[in-house]
Amino acid sequence: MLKVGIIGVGSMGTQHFLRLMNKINGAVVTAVSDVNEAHAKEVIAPYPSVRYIPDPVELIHDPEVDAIVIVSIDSTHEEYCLEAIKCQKYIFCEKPLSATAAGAKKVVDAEIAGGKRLIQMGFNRRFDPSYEELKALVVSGRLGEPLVAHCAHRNANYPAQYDDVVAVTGTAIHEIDTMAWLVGDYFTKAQVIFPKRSRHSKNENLHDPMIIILTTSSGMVINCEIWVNCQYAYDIRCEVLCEDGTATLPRPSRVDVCTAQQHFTGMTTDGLGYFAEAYDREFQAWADACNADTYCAGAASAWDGYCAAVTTDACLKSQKSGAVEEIPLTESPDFYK
Ligand code: ISE
Repeated sequence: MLKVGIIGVGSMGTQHFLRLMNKINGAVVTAVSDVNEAHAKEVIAPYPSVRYIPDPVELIHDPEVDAIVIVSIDSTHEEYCLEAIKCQKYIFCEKPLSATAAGAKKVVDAEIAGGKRLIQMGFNRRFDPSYEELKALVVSGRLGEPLVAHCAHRNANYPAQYDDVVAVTGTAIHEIDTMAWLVGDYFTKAQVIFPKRSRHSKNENLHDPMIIILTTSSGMVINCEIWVNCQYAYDIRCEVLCEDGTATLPRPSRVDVCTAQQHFTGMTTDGLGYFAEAYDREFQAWADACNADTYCAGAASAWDGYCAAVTTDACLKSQKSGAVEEIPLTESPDFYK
């Protein structure tokens, strides 16, 4: 039984905690750390076997913790990954691996120096059945070569402190990892365009919506619309244009309603619920891999986290310059092949 320590039990961390306690086979949470002690204690209260450990570094070193789940604020991921690598413990790290490519590189270098692949990144779309189906179709070549993709990542409402940086490193990063995985190619260039700003954009440091244009090494162009206060629902879209046809990500099926001369389908605002199956599958795959003392080959590695960080760095640079920025990626080390 894999004994897991979780750092961070905010809304996503709490869901990961409950998932590991109730749904995932072969794993149990033994300890939790969070800056908000009262809240953490409330979360674990129904589970008397789970300890609250105030200091995350102490949790990482705890002998009753075999593997670490990092869901704390983004700026702490790098430090906790480095600490867990020192202990050679398996790590599930929510994105981003680090706020910068330089920070992500430190983690990759430490993992390589330790000689064992320990990190699985929380890029959950890789475990979503709809994305899997879309990828299988695109890579089958049935529709010819992929040329263009249109993606939209829309959240109903984000807190007022959300800004242009987090819109890239916390939200667009999903499309960055997912599209590289889906088309099996990486990006060479990025440009960010700021359209007219929505009146719902709560912060003058947030251009909402925002358009990110990525070009892959083969010349495919991927448009990503990031709109974190779209108001109406949580809505994720992806359409891939290939030489002989198009393929579009299916939306989750919901009841089809006819009433008062209208025909509609409901939507949700809950992003965590929308991808619940993907989260379940990624955690089961992680627990199975840790219990087999290996890594999950289908999941995103620390190298994928680094590639995403190099891309987000270029997007942040383009936000300032308005120009097309180069993405200086090097060949993946053999360690990650
Ligand atoms: C958020 O940052 C996430 O981490 C979720 O996985 C994603 O579904 C959500 O849309 C993001 O904004």
